[in-house]
Amino acid sequence: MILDKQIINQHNNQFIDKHKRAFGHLAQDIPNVEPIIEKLQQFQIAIPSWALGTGGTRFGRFSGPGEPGTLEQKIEDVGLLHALNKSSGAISLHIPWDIPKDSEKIKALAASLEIGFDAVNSNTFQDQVGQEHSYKFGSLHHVDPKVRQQAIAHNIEVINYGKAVGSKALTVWLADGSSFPGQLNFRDAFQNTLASLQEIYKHLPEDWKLFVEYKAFEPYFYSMTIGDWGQSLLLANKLGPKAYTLVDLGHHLPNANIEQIVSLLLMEGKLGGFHFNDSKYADDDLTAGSIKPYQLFLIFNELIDGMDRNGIDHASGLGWMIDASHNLKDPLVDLLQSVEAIKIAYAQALLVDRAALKQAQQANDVVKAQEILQDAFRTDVRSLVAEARLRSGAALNPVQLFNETKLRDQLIAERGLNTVATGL
Ligand code: PSV
Ligand code: MN
Repeated sequence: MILDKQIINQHNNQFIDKHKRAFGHLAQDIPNVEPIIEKLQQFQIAIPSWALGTGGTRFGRFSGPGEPGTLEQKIEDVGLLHALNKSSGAISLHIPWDIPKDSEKIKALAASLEIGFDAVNSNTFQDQVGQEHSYKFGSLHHVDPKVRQQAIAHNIEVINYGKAVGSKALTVWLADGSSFPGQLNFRDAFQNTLASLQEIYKHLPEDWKLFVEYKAFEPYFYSMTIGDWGQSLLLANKLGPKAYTLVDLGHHLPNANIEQIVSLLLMEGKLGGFHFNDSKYADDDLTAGSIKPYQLFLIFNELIDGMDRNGIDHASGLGWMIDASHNLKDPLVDLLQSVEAIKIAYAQALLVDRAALKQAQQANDVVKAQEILQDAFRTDVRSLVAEARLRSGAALNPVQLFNETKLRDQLIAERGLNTVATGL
């Protein structure tokens, strides 16, 4: 289904006076408000194809009604999100969950909804029906070259699907690791992974990037072969200029200083992409900004500092994506909330007085430095983000509009109660 522009306009008319008052008030205190609004309008966060259905936990999955049952319906769902917020203009496909069988048709549908294709993701963490060799003991790091070869071939196939739709990056996340001391030879596992990635890298088109995602734990709990940013960076450096590290916010040990990791990866020119989510304990895959909004702000503070120093365009220089799982809320509403939280953190980080912060740091003025950061963080920028949305033709309050128009009921009427989306 497509959201009628009229509905958005009617919704905006209801709230325009209140919005103008709030925005006018805030804008008075922001010296360079126009370029900030432009940046906010340009900043897009890709939606993963596997997050449009209800996710599950290790103990069960409670599917929601009206889930997208096909890739076409998933693209339509992203189209709805993008119509509501004009900030979700791309989809990231996971293969083989979402194979673009008729790539021309899929591309045309996406283009009609102003949706592009973000990184394609390979999947060697599950065995597929009819697959010759099992990934039970890993994929690219496997002791058996036949298994490694199968996983390499899968990644090359994923690149080809990506080429067909116009993606420009491959994200590799490996569930390769061990759960018991002695199970693996760490060095052999790492060397096998490197050699396998080198094979995949050879098939990467010139204008593509390879994102090497790391994760400290899960599904294995003693070691992960690409377990942290050091291991990922080591691989990216050995692979070459098209290889980068990808940071998923849920993939660190508790209390890791992710903003510092981001800062150093940018310094090395090796930060490629981001998976946004939030967590309390582990890879909880909760709504971005729902648990630790200050951390999200601090990460954006480093991102902006690093991107500006390296002359990287905020909107297009890195791959921005949500990677969350929706077990309790409607996935579409949850995604709207995540995008909003990300944009709020980005907007707040754009407000940081960088010259004053630098001065405070040079003078070891700890109090001043904290005041500067917290001043920006405590600014209520919701009307600023809403103004950017309004100027792009989106809804002033996307979640409210989703609920008001009973969008999920309309999707249920179209798709039925029992559709189940592919994904985890
Ligand atoms: C693994 O936990 C991960 O973050 C990777 O990005 C996967 O591709 C994704 O989640 C979906 O399972
Ligand atoms: Mn991820």
